[in-house]
Amino acid sequence: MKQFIKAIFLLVLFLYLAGCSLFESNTSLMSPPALPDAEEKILSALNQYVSSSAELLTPLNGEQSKSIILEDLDGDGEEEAIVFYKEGTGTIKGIVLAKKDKWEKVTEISGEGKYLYDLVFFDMNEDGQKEIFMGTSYSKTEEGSRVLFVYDIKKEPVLLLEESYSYFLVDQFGSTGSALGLIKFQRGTENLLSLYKMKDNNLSVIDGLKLDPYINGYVTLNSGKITPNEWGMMLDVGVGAHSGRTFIISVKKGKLKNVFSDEENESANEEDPTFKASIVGSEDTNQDGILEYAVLEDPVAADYSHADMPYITVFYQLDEKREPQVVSKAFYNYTFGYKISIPLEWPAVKIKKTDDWKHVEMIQGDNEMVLFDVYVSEMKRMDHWEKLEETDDYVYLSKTVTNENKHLFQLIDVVE
Ligand SMILES: [Ca+2]
Ligand SMILES: [Ca+2]
Ligand SMILES: [Ca+2]
Repeated sequence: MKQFIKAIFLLVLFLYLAGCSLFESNTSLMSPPALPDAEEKILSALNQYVSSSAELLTPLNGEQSKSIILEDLDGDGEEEAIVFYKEGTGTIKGIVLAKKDKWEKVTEISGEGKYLYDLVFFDMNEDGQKEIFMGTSYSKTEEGSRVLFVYDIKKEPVLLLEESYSYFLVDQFGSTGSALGLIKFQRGTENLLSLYKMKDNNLSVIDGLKLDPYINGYVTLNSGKITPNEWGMMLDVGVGAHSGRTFIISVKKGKLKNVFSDEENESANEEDPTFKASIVGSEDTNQDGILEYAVLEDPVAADYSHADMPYITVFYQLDEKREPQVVSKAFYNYTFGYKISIPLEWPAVKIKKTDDWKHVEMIQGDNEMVLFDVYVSEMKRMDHWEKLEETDDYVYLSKTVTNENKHLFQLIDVVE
């Protein structure tokens, strides 16, 4: 299961080069105009419990952009409504409403902090009902001020955990079962991954693993299978000016292990097989349920600077013996939001591109044959070119596309 933060290269560049905040405040005042029926009913029910001047909050991290969050927490097939808010100078509160004859309050929870940073629903104690994982913060960007509150709300809300954190993820880890991975990170000082499980009605630490504290920070956190028979995490981190690594952590019978390092506090180095010149997130690119980590390779005979290099992104999956195997390759054009998949049977490719990245040609290294090309145009002209795709901004054209290779081109989401 992919846990959260889908990292996107441009976003990362933005974070690392510009040093700016990733997230904009996502708050809204109550009583906005013209809402769909259900939302209006929930808001009017909410008015009985929450003052009309309260500020409704949405999680800063993640794709959730609505302040009324619908989720079936108790597994009865009906969605409950969960709303987080802040009144005046107060701290975060959350309220859960369920639809009976009308929307009514079921329970209330509270936290510290001014911002809702993370929000996850997950059945940690495996009783069929989801717990609320509420990550709160006093700052929009500082990892240091985040506190995770985990509530079981089955009857009266029970606080299962209150713990400072920088990042977390939850998943079912095979023989380990449902567990929480919580990272405390302070650059140069601390980088501790702790594994929590339910024990006697409490979320308790069952193992810990020290990771390299000299990284810049975490970019994507994924959990799932890391080999055909092992569960774990792939944690993509930034190192140096713009490089990246992936911590591959196995989670087995409640124990954490760093797959590519037995050494605690091992420092960032280019011998790490997961090292890449720019950060690229891990993902399951061939949809077989096993995660891959990415590395960047130079195309053949490439004479470009780092910033201008048309890297080939190569995704590796670990086999049963934890040996890396290439499962897919692609060229990503983040400027114009597309990728060209590179079939593994292709010979080593050269990539030619214009300075503005608008025209890209994949060339067979030994005989200069153009295998695939993409030209991005603002004009809707079509003469001599075949159209691959069209968006509001651009038309994507090619001279080499055929029915057989058309699937190699795909638009990708680039968050700006
Ligand atoms: Ca329900
Ligand atoms: Ca539960
Ligand atoms: Ca895979």
